[in-house]
Amino acid sequence: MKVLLISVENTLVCFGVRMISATLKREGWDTHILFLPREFNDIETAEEIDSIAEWVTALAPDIIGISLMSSHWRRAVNLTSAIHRLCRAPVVWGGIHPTIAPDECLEHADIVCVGEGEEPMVELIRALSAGETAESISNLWLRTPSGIVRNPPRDRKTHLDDLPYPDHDDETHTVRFRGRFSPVTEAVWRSYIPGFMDTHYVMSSRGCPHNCTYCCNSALREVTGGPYLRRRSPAHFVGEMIEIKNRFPHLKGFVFMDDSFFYGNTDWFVSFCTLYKTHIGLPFFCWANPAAVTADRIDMLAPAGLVGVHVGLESGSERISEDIYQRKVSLEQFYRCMDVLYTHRRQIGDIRVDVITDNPYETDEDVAATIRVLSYLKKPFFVGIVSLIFYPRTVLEQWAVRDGLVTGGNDALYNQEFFKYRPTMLNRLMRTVPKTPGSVIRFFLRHRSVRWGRVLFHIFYWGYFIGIRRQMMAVRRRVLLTYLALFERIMDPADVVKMRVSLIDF
Ligand code: B12
Ligand code: SF4
Repeated sequence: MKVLLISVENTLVCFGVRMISATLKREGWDTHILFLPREFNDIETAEEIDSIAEWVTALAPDIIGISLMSSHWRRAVNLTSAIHRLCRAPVVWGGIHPTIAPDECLEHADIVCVGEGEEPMVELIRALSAGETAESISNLWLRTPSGIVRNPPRDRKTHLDDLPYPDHDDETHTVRFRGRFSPVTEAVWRSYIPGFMDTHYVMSSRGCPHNCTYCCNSALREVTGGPYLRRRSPAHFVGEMIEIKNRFPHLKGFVFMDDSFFYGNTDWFVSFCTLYKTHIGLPFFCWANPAAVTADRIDMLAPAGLVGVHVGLESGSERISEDIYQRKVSLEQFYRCMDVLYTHRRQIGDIRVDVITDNPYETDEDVAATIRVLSYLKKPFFVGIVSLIFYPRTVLEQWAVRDGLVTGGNDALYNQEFFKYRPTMLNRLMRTVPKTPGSVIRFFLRHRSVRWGRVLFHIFYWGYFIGIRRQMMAVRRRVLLTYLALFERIMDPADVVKMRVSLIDF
C-alpha cells in the first residue's frame, strides 16, 4: 500500500502528519508527505488545485490522508473534490477540525479520524491491504453504502514514549513551493518562519491541564477518553532533539510547542535540564501558562538555555478572564510571572504576552483594563494581539451561538484571520504598549473619549508609530540582516535567535 499524507498548514511544522507518517513507516508502509503551505486565506485557484490533484494522481497512492485545522476547511474541501475527480483512492481527513466537527467533514471526506490518528491509521491500512473494510476501527467515522458508520472513540495514547519521533525523512517529502513541486531542501525550510529563525519545533506533551472556554482544549478533552495531559520522558524528548540536531547542523535553537511547557513534576524538569544541557545546549523558547511560571522552574530552565517565554494574559479584565474565559490565572499570578521573567531578562530576551481582542462580550472598559495591565509591565516584552475566533465546539462558541453572536460553524468563521484584529483606537493603542512609556499609554486611555485625545493619539500612531518608527525598524532590519550574514557563523546561537526574533515586528 502506498500512502500519501497532505498538510495544508502554513508552515512545515505539521506534527500531525509527521507523527502519522513515522508510525506508518515503522510498520513498513510506503509513506509520502506533500506539504502545501500557504498564507492564511490564500486559497488555491482552480488551476492550482488541478495541478495538485494531477501530481497526487501521478504518485498513485492507495490512500490519501489530509490533516486540517478549522482555518484550512475551504482548502481541504477544494482539494478533496479535485482528488475525487481524478483519483479512486479514498481520502481520510484527520486533525483538530475533523476531531471536533466530524459530521460536516464526512460530507467531503470518505473517512474521518476523530482524535489521535496513529493507531487508527495503522489499523486502517492493514485492513485495506488485507481487502477488509474499516467498519469497526475505533476513532474512524466513514461513509458506507448503507450509511454513516460512527465507530466509538478509543482512549488516548497514555505512553507517548511508545510513539516514534516525527518523520523528517525528506527523501519521501515534497513541498509545493513558489508554484512548483520541490524536495524539502534547506533553502525551502528556511523560507518559513521557524526556518527563518533557524529553530525547530518540538513537543514534549499532549493536552493541557486547563480548560479555557475559547480554546480547543475545552472541546478536545471531551472527544475521546483516557488521561488528557500526557508527557514524554525527558530521555525520549531529548532523544528526538539529538536526532534533529544531527540532521540540521545549522540549527540555532528549539521551540517547545507544548500547550503549557511548565507543568509537570520537578523530577521531570531536573532530568530534562541535565540531559538538555549535556546533549543539546542550544537556546530554546516555550509557551507557558503564567500560573505555572515559578521562580524555581525558571532558575532551573534558564541555565539550561531558556531564552523565550510566551505567556497568555488574554484579558486584563477580571470579569472577562474569570467569567467569560474561565482562566484559572489571577492578575496577581500574572504579575508574579512577569516579575520572575524580568529578573532573568538578560537570559530570557523574548517575553511575549498574548492578548485576545475583538470579543463581543467585552466592553470598552474591559479592553482598557487589558491595556492598563500591559502598561504597568516592565519592558522589554512583545505583545501578540489576536482577534477572537469562536472555534467550533468550544465552550465559548456554544455560548455565543446561544446568545445569537455567531451562527455556528461556516466558511466565514473558519476563514477569519487570527492576527487581523479590528482597526479600533484601543487595539492600536494596545499594539503600541511595548514600545511606549506606560504613562503615555495611560494618558491616551484617560483621554480616549474626548476628541482632542483621539486626534492626538492618531497623530502619535500614524506619525510616529507607523511612520517614523517603522522607517527606523526597516533600517535596523537591514543592518541586522547584514550583520547576521557576516557574523552568524561565529556568534553565540542564543544571540542569533534573539536577533532574529527581534526582527519580527508584532
Ligand atoms: C503546534 C501547534 C501549531 C503549530 C504547528 C501546527 C501543527 N499542526 O503541527 C503552528 C505554530 C504552525 C500552529 C499554527 C496555527 N495554529 Co496551532 N496549535 C498547535 C498546538 C499547540 C498543538 C498541535 C499539535 O501539533 N499537536 C500534536 C499533534 C501530534 O497532534 P494533532 O495535530 O492533533 O494530530 C493528531 C490528530 O489530530 C490526528 N491527525 C492529525 N492530522 C491527521 C491526518 C490524518 C490523515 C489522520 C488520520 C489523523 C490526523 O493524529 C495526530 C496524531 O495523533 C495546538 C493545540 C492543541 N491542543 O492541539 C494548536 C491549535 C491546533 N492551533 C490552533 C490555531 C488556531 C492555529 C492558527 C490558526 C493560529 C495561530 N496560532 O497562528 C495557526 C494556523 C496556521 C495555518 N493557517 O496553517 C488551534 C486550532 C483551532 C481549530 N479549531 O482549528 C489549536 C487547537 C489551539 C487553540 N487555540 O485552540 N499551531
Ligand atoms: S491554558 Fe492555553 S492551551 Fe491550556 S486550555 Fe487555556 S488557552 Fe488552551
